Amino acid sequence: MARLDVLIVGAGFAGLYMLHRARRAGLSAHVLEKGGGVGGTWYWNRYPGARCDVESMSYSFSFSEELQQEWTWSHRYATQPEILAYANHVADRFDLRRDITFGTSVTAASWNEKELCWEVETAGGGRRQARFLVMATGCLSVPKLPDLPGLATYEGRVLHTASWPREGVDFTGHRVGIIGTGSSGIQSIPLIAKQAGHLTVFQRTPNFSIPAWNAPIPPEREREMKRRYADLRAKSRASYAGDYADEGYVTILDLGEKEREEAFEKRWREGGFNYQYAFSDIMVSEEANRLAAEFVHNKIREIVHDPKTAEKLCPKDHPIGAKRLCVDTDYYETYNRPNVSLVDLREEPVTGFTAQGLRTAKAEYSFDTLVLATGFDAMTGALTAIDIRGSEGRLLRDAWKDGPAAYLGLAIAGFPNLFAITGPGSPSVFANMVLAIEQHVEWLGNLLEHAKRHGIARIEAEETSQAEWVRRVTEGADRTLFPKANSWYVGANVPGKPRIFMPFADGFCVYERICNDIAAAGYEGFRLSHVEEHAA
Ligand code: NA7
Repeated sequence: MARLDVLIVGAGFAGLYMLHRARRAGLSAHVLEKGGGVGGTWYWNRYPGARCDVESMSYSFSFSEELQQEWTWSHRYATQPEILAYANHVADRFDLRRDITFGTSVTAASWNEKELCWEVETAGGGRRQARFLVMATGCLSVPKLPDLPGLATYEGRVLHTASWPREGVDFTGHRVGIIGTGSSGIQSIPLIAKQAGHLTVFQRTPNFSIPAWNAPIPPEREREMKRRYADLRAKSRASYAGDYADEGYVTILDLGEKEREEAFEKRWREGGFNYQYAFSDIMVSEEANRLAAEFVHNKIREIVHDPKTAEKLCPKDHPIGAKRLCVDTDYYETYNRPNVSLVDLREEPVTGFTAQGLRTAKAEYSFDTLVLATGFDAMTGALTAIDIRGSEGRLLRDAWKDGPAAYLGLAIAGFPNLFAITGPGSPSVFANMVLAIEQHVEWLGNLLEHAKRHGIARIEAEETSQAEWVRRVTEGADRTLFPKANSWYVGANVPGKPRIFMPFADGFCVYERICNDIAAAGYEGFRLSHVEEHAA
């Protein structure tokens, strides 16, 4: 079996760029991808209304000036088909497909200490060997089914937003039920409601959603942004969230009531995440956060005609922003449609399913199709689903039974030569994901080049550096209001998952500086060994 330098799992944005970067370093590299095409989460999440919640001009690769100049985004926030078309364009433009095997799931990977390589098994019984194994498996790639009693009793069609049929679904005239009001639910509900005969939304926890005000990008704006692209990208890299929007420049508690209302109104009118990031204090001060939340509650009450429905839609159990903000088109307006009803599962929990629908503590509901918008086993799910065995055969699942631990969110003690792109403990979902991916791939590409140049065969995170890093990530998050919500950031949406704050919350720019300092200090915190050293 020919041994590769680098085996990459996943052909989403991370896998594509990792392959390109590894080739540039003169390393042999190959990608194994479960899906039938590139795009990762954008390959699978084809539900109606699926869009990125980061602006397209920002949520795109910056590593190639030609690429960013030649590609044209149609809208402020791109749709899933457009993002998928972009991923395909990247694959073709950089001739990546010849080193990708599609339709291949990795089931196991074991570290061979004698040979200093990873041995990887795939679902069809295939085997590969590589010196380095890069998990580009994504933060939101393992769909989570709800833990509801008796779902199998239901005889209608069941769909999950994150594994949507490729051919699409026609809901015309159908009675549809949807469980889940996170981003996927909030994006799909308005579009399903337009088609369906009736849509019943089963909501356990309301979420905060800010309008996208999505619209085509005017050609003159596109030209202007492309002219300034280098500056915009530099600004993104120097920011908290990895984006070029102005952030942290208003302190809510410094403002009087009138100015405060105007400040909230301005960000509501601008739309999107900047409702959170424009303010320096709403994620650290409970009072500032309460005011920001109250403004949104009042917007919901203005938009939704039925006061009882409006009240049910107002999130009151968590600080605004502590669960990822949703960015919507006509979400709250949809509840004014006569064919849409909202069921509050806190008032009437699901007690079971029937052949035609579901039963709650108060009533029975029937529908032809049930849509599960119930999210993901985020950030760790794709890694722990594979039998990854490190030194002495230790399973990653076991090593992480009390919560994920990874140095820089990138490398794991006891798992030499294994790297996780945007793994737990890195900014990942707290930053513009494409930039977070670029930063990790570039940093790792440099490390692999360094290893090649210096004959280093084994790279392992030191246990003490890893423990220190995990502590730092936790302490950073604890200085904010983020851990105060039962979010997928802390694994709260998966029963039994250890509660640990997974993203690095001190900011993308801080993280990148730390990574660069570590590299400049000779990869501090990593044990780098030459073959001879290892043999000795
Ligand atoms: P999310 O944000 O995890 O949302 C999942 C939703 O499903 C949320 O409203 C959950 O309610 C609900 N849910 C999950 N399990 C159940 C059960 N058993 N009963 C009722 N309701 C349930 O996933 P999304 O796919 O929407 O978005 C994930 C990210 O993708 C998003 O943040 C963007 O970054 C893109 P809960 O809040 O747990 O009460």
